[in-house]
Amino acid sequence: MSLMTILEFPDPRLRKVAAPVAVVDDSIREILDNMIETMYDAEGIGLAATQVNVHKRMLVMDISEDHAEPMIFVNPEITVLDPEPMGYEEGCLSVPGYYEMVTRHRKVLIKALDRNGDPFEIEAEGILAVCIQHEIDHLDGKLFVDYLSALKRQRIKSKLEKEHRQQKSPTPA
Ligand code: GNR
Ligand code: NI
Repeated sequence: MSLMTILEFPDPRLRKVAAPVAVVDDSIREILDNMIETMYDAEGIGLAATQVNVHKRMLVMDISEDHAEPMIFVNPEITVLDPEPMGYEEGCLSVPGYYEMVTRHRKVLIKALDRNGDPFEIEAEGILAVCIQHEIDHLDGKLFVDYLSALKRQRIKSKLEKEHRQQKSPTPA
């Protein structure tokens, strides 16, 4: 297994819309395993393929305390079961260091394929519902900062761009 590099806002590759996975084969399973390892290494509760520059509709999640319950969703589709707005302080591995309140649907039904390509469904509420909506947004080229005011988004963009410039330039003597 190997770690993958996580793209950071405002990288334009985070804006690509991912294509459906045609067949869940060994090469797809290998990417999913590397995504799980990368998610754990980065201490995230979810990771969408878009974030590691793979533009296929798949994502991984683990909302357990101890990295005990990795979940895989290939070609996920969401139906809203309860559109009641639910606010949650969201963060994103592609927007490191920033947390802001975002409103999502309270309860959703997720239909997806598992690591064997078999279909399954789950009802999601709470953090699971928040996370799956956040991850599916990534597959559609959307980020949580898109729900913030233009001013807040611009501030975050400028600060991350500055950090990226500093990471690129050699350390001053
Ligand atoms: O690790 C993550 N935490 C989180 C917290 C609140 C709402 C959504 C998330 S997902 C995020 C990992 C990530 O960036 N997934 O795309
Ligand atoms: Ni994210």
